[in-house]
Amino acid sequence: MVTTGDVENVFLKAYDALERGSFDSEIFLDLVRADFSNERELKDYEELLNILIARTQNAISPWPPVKTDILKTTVKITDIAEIKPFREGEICYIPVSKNESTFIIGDLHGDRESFVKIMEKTQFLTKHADGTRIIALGDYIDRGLHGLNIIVGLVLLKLFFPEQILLLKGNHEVWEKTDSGKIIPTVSGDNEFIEGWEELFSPDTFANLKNFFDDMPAMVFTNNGGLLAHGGIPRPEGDNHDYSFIKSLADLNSPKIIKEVLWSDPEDKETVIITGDTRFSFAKKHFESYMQRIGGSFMIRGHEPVSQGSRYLFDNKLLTVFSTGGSGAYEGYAEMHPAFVLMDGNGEKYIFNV
Ligand SMILES: [Mn+2]
Repeated sequence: MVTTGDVENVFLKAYDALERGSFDSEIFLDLVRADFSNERELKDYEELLNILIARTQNAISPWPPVKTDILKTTVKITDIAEIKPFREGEICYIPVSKNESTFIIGDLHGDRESFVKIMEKTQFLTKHADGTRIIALGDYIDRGLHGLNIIVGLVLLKLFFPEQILLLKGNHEVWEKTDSGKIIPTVSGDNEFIEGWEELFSPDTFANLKNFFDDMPAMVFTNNGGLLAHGGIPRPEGDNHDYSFIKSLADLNSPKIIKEVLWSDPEDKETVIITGDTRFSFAKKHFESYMQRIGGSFMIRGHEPVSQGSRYLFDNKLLTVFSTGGSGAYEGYAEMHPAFVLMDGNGEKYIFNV
């Protein structure tokens, strides 16, 4: 644990590790656990954050590589013929092979304690072996107090293991820029990130963070018919369960649909009348109709606080995972039992409590 006076030392070590290009799990943990006893230390942390973001954004070959012409001629996930990972707009495609393990992390909401425990339990920090991947489902900031530390940790991981770390955006990672150039959140509530740091950080830092969030994809398809996203599925057309308006997978890249995917929740019913402007609930028939339309066989999503950290719905085809809870969490989530998921190369899912 970093204590007063050590922080500067940690930053020096972190810069040194960056220069050497070598990942050091002790430095990672010190940065994620760092507290600030004065303004100078905070400025150092801000500078480090900006350097890390700039380095990930200047990566010569972003991962997954960008394509532009696959999804518009594809109707179903399982019809994607590409054998390598790619990204098209907000959507990533990741073929999972038999010998690969994918850890899936739900909402962290500023809970650095759960984040550290998850990283330890996955053994990613010590082994970070080929064939091990982490996909995080968004909502890294707000609510809990240590979103900044989590962002620094995630950027560091993305920088050193670009092909093994995939960070999706949640609805809390959607920021807007006003006409006067000010960056504002689109979600309010306790311990909102910008409100908490705006007196202390430069406007450029928020601009850099916004770019970093904007670059995060919103959805992942896997070759076993998996669909991973923060919230859920788009609204159907009309009052029924009609998704025939989706003509190709490229249609899912529309800003309207992306917003719906970041905000919706499943409801344990056969069907519901969909209401609600931003956050809305969909039921089993909506889910089945949508998954049939796009050739999906299961979905893993976060967004919703579930007390045991995970919950299956809809004949076990939809899994919610929530990864914050306990003493390091936002007080509203303190009674929850955080979890994360391991998906093996056959698409089998295993749930771990943090
Ligand atoms: Mn959310």
